[in-house]
Amino acid sequence: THSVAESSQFCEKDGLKENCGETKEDRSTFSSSLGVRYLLYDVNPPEGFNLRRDVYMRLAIFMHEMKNEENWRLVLPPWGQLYHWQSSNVGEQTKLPWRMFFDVKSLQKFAPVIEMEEFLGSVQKKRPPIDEVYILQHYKDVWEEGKEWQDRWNIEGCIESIPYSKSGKAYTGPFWTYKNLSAQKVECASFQGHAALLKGILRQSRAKVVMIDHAEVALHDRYGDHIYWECRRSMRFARHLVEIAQSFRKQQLDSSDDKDMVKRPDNWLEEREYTTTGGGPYLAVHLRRKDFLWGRAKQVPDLQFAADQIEKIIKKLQLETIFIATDAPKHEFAELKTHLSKFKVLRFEPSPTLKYEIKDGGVAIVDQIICSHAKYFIGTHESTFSFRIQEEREIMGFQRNTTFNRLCGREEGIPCTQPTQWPIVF
Ligand code: GFB
Repeated sequence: THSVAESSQFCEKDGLKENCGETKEDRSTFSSSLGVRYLLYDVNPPEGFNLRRDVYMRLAIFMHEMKNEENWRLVLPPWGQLYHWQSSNVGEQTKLPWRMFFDVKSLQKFAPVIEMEEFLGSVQKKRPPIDEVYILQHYKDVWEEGKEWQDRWNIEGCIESIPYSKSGKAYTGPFWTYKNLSAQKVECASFQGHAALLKGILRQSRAKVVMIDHAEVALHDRYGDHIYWECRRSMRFARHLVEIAQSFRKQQLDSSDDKDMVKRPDNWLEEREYTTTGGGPYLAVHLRRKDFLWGRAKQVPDLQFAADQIEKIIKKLQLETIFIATDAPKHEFAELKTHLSKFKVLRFEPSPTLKYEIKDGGVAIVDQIICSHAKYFIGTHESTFSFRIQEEREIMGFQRNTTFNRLCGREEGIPCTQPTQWPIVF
């Protein structure tokens, strides 16, 4: 394939490769001549919903930092075909827009993002809509011992086989199952560093529409600082899901923001640093099962051992109700209940019609919202699903000892190392 690296000259400047001799003025003239540019991205197919949310943040923060320099829009990759979304009776789970799960207007208050449909409606129809695809890959030598860490990227040969192939003049590929999407050029870029390093790739390109595949290879620019948390706070859930969770909390758990002493202004920009000793009168547990049973075998408890730990904590808290968020199949949940028969044990089970409407992703979010409002939360070791709940609780200002907890595996025993605390920063 034709290589951008061969066709343009580079200068190394501050570790970034930029076009030689180009001044800031040249750059800005060029930028305005192109008008709006679009950045699309995709993530390693097996990754789950909540890891993908983290990858979004890396790119959104990058775009947030770029927004005063260049006119880019980050195109939100539609949701679909996730390995964990296995329900058969919810219709097709492909090309799902972000508004099904998130409040896109809230996201836009942090970074210039648009839905894929909006992008598709605004690009020229007669040419492949994507100009250039860069597939990020780790350097071959990245795992070599003694190799010093250094931010770097290079466009070079693809190390592994890629899911794009040339058909006529354009490349076809997965493209979120859109049949009409194709690209003019596809290249691999070995990449080691933070998302800001993507600037180098975008700056050597003259294209209007660029896609970054395997965006998870890029690391966070600003993990844990106030910008990170602004981005995180802008990821408000879609209103209809918040309302479903509210009505479950009210009807089943005697919980509402007022009663629980939780503040959440409609606009995340109006949030302040809160502290609360409240929370709904229930213990919430995220019990990750399925692939974690073999992926994290030592740290994931069997059902009896999970129940033993839950019982101990709920007795200490003097509560009676347990809310379980889980990917466990029905029979596992039923078994867990038999081990906790002295308590009221609940799970969010939408009607078939509601589930069809909100799909697996919506059910997952409702579970997360309910967990995040509890008086006390226990999660699962290294699950990003649990991490996202912990972050919600940080935003609402819960006491950290009610948030950063996890179940121990039988092999590890009790106590086991508890999750790292990532405190919110304003
Ligand atoms: O969200 P996620 O990335 O978390 O992937 P992990 C797990 C998916 O399983 C969720 C479902 O997005 C849901 O679809 N799921 C898990 C749940 N727990 C619950 C729950 O309590 N309620 C509901 N409704 N659904 C990582 C994956 O999973 O595990 C990685 O992202 C990889 O790709 C790794 O597979 C081993 O961080 O738990």
